Amino acid sequence: MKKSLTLLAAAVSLSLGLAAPTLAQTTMKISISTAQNSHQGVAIDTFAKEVEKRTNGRYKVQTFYNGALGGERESIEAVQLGTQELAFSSTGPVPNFVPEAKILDVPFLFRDKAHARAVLDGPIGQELLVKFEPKGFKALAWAENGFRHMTNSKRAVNTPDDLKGLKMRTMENPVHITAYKALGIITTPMAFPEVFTALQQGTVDGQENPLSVIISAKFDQVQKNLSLTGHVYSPCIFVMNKGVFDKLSAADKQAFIDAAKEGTKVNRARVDEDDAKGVADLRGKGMAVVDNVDKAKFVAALTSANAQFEKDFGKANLDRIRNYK
Ligand code: EAX
Repeated sequence: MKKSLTLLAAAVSLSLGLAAPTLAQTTMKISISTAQNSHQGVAIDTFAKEVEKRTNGRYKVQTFYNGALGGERESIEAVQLGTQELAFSSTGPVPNFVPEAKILDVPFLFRDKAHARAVLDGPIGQELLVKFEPKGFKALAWAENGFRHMTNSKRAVNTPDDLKGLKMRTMENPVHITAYKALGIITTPMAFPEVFTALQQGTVDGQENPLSVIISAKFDQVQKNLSLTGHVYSPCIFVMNKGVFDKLSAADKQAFIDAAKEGTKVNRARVDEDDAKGVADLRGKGMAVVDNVDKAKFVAALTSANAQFEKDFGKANLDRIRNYK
């Protein structure tokens, strides 16, 4: 009897030992609209690697690039519905889901990347992450595209007057559209995966995006002029379906959040690298770059739009961001 119990115990522990490596693995999807070789690609590649490492391989994240699963709006929608677990997106289409995020896309709100990153990592950014929850998302971490600049195929843009009458693709973002209209731009909202072809075929004259996006999307092949307007900071966000996140253990929840933070670190480092060498790179590829834009003129041209933003978002809320140290 004693012997058979010992044997049984041995058999049980053996079968448990054998069962461990075959523990169920859960696979999730994350997508971006830009290329793998980009500031967004390194963000999701790092995130996927870190999730797997921090959960001992129990969770695996499949990565999709170049809008393979749809544009940013579609990916956020899929995460909200739960047909896709995760997405990494700019805040472009986010206001359609989380209106409170609109304030971050106000032009000339942030002095520089250090200011924007401090705001997003501090109490204001954390308060905004929570606003995603009632809409069915767990926002894991802020990341970024960087400061957006104007490109077009028609003329050098030195002053706001040069933008008048240019037909430009914009993100599907109400704040951008209001601002760019105030600058005299003919705005054409469009999902990112369609932009290269639209520029190539002349459906639009131009677009605006940070150097990291311009370079990785090879817009130099279809755009002659670049002006370093830096007119708006473009945040990005790691979003997850809230139901999926809520089912994770406390330790796994932390693993996903920490993995996103690691993704943000490499994302920001890559944006810095692209900003440092991007202009020389794009000049080398034949773009004409205006790098001494008088930003005060663009700020002045946005006076009416800014009055609208102060009314919509509250001057105190905008000042809280502007004055954040
Ligand atoms: O997130 O749509 C855009 O212009 C975005 O900046 C781009 O998809 C990268």
